[in-house]
Amino acid sequence: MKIFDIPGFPNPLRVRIVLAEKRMNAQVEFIKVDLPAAEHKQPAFLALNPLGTVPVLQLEDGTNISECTAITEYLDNLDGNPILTGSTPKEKAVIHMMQKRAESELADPVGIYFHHATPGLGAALQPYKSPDWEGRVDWGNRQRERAIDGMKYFDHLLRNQPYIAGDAFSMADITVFAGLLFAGFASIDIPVECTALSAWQTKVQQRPSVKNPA
Ligand code: GTS
Repeated sequence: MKIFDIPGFPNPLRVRIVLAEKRMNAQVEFIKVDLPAAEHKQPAFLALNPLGTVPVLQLEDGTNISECTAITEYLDNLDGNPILTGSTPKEKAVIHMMQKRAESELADPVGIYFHHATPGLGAALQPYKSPDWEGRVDWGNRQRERAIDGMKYFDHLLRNQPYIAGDAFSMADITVFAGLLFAGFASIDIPVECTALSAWQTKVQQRPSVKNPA
């Protein structure tokens, strides 16, 4: 299997933590995509993922799978022992619900803020951003507020349970963790009152897969 990504970036990190949790590092070859040079917006990469985002998992038969959730589902089920996406119908449903919230309420707003209300990854990517309509920066800044609301939501949740989807670590934790990392890059701080979220972040940072992702 091949993974097209760039090390150190938040969404690639999600899959790299999954690989470490599953001890599958050796099964994957990484191919670096130069995001600041807009390589992911060129025809060769768009043939892999027309949405122009990393990571992309390429299977031996040439199938290309984008979206971290889909990639995680595939990798987690490959060995018949899903530990991150749930085993029972109820576990799967709750994890997917929380995964969606982790993306829509935190990771995605942070990404929109970073790419559209700040210089983002630099000049080469400006032509590929949303149309230069008046208000784009206001819209981006609104996403920053949404991300902070998302942090408050997850903080509230973690006051009553150890992990984002309940009692067990799951892909939803990985997504919230990467979302907070991205927020840090974008200078969006966790509100001081979100002590449960900060304590959870410290706990997740201790996991071997997070300390040493693929
Ligand atoms: N929903 C996608 C997923 O789950 O894979 C998001 C992927 C994504 O936005 N990736 C970013 C990207 O390719 C990389 S990261 O910096 O967010 O980690 N962005 C390129 C761009 O130009 O927006």
